[in-house]
Amino acid sequence: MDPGVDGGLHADSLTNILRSLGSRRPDGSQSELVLNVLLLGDKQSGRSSVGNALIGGNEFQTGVSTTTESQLLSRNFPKFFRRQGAETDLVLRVMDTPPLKARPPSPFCVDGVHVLVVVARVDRPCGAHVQKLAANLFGPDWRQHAIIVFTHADYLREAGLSQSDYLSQATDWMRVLAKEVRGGVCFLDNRSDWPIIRGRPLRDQLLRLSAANHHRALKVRTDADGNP
Ligand SMILES: Nc1nc2c(ncn2[C@@H]2O[C@H](COP(=O)(O)OP(=O)(O)OP(=O)(O)O)[C@@H](O)[C@H]2O)c(=O)[nH]1
Ligand SMILES: [Mg+2]
Repeated sequence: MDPGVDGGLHADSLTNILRSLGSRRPDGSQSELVLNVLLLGDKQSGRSSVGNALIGGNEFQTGVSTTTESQLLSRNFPKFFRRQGAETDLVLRVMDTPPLKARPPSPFCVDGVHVLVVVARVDRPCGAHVQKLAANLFGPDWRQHAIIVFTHADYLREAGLSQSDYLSQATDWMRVLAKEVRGGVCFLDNRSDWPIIRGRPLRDQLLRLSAANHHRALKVRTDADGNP
């Protein structure tokens, strides 16, 4: 198992000790950025596959899911970027939520969500209810923290359709949403490459989006905020 994945980590792993020493500041404090990432999308949209690309592994189970439980996986990317002159680890905590789950479970309810990933597939219409769900959970600001990932991009290639052609033919609400989300859109072919390679551009895109929001997390609304 890759040393960065929770649950499979041996504390005495020399590699990890060296990595963690390497990412400490001169004052001894750890330089890391933790981003909570929530995956939202219809059944069979490719959520778990996008989760795997993000963590660079295969720990999210793909195929038809029978569980109604959310799954949280965390991955540390050592020295992923530089912040204030210091090499900084990127820690992604990725939550895969079943489509009908009304609320993401703790700890995301407590800590909030930095990036919302709306997952849709290019070969099937995506239900507009995902917008409503996101707005109910996070309020009107949710688009500022969102990115759309279109999966099954290999089908576009096979059909000889460009990404911009596809977007121009998408449903009205999706076309509008694609322009409104601050993180933009991304097309993913989950059959290509290793997850660690496939996910790299997406991780970069997530980090840019979170930086644009000054790494502020969106809080999950409570009933007191008017959440139905
Ligand atoms: N060809 C192709 N297949 C993909 C792609 N992404 C996902 N798949 C396949 O599509 C199916 C659904 O993907 P998942 O990632 O399991 O989708 P999900 O949304 O987590 O599914 P549920 O948890 O059942 O709702 C799986 O058989 C994947 O292997 C892609 O980009 N291209
Ligand atoms: Mg799944």
